[in-house]
Amino acid sequence: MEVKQFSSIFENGVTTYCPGCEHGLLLKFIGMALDELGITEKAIMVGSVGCSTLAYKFLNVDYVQAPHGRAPAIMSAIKLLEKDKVVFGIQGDGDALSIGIAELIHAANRGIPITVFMYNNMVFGMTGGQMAPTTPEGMKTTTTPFGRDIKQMGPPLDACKILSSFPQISYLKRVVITPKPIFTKDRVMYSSKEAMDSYKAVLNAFKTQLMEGFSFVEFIGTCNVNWKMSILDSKKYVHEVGVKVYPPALCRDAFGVEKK
Ligand SMILES: Cc1ncc(C[n+]2csc(CCOP(=O)(O)OP(=O)(O)O)c2C)c(N)n1
Ligand code: SF4
Repeated sequence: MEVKQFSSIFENGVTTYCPGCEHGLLLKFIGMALDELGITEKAIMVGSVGCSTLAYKFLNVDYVQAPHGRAPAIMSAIKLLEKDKVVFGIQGDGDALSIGIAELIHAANRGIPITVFMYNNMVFGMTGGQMAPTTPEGMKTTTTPFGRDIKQMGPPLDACKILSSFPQISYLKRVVITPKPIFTKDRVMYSSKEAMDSYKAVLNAFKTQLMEGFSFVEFIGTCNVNWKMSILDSKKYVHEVGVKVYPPALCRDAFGVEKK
């Protein structure tokens, strides 16, 4: 079978993320969308911190490494100087909502035409699974061995709710990127809906930037290694617990790109 090659993806699409992690899927969708829209040549990716920074190894686009958490500030500067470039970053939830929340909020509030993709696996993944601002109540992490206690640690931060209050954002969406397990009599299969939803959201986020708008997409995904779960259990967790804390939603579509 012939495997389709994408000019924006190195290594024939093979990544070195942990097996079962959807970080690689997100990169593939970004590469496919860049190719589909014919914008690979003018794309500039900005890295920040966490497992998403490994994207520079797999996406064949120009790349700038920002200091920890500061990607939206660097993206803003690049876009203001190079208006015809397509500027995007991939951030983890710890990166975007803890380490770099100030930069995200100010870039979003200004409505600078950049695109932020946030992979929300509900922990600090690369550093070993510590509690993140997004960790659901009761979830056990290395820093909350008895489960996140809301009284002590506060409730999980909801990026889409926070960003909904900024009028200058043009596209704001939350999708689940984790394929849903479907149990049949003799095997487990996986739904393709989540992949299709995620790809569409990536495409629409870029289309919004091309129409001069700020776009943000949150992807609910797994980190089976640090959740200390099997790949299957991690995918079940997203669909049984994750979607209740973070329901998929289209929170803003100022240019109507979803309907086009
Ligand atoms: C001891 C230590 N503290 C802090 C850091 C900075 N740091 C690098 S990756 C990371 C976690 C990022 O988590 P997240 O943004 O959620 O991304 P993920 O890796 O889960 O995709 C942190 C805090 C570090 N490298 N080492
Ligand atoms: S540590 Fe977690 S987020 Fe990072 S690649 Fe592995 S499974 Fe994915």
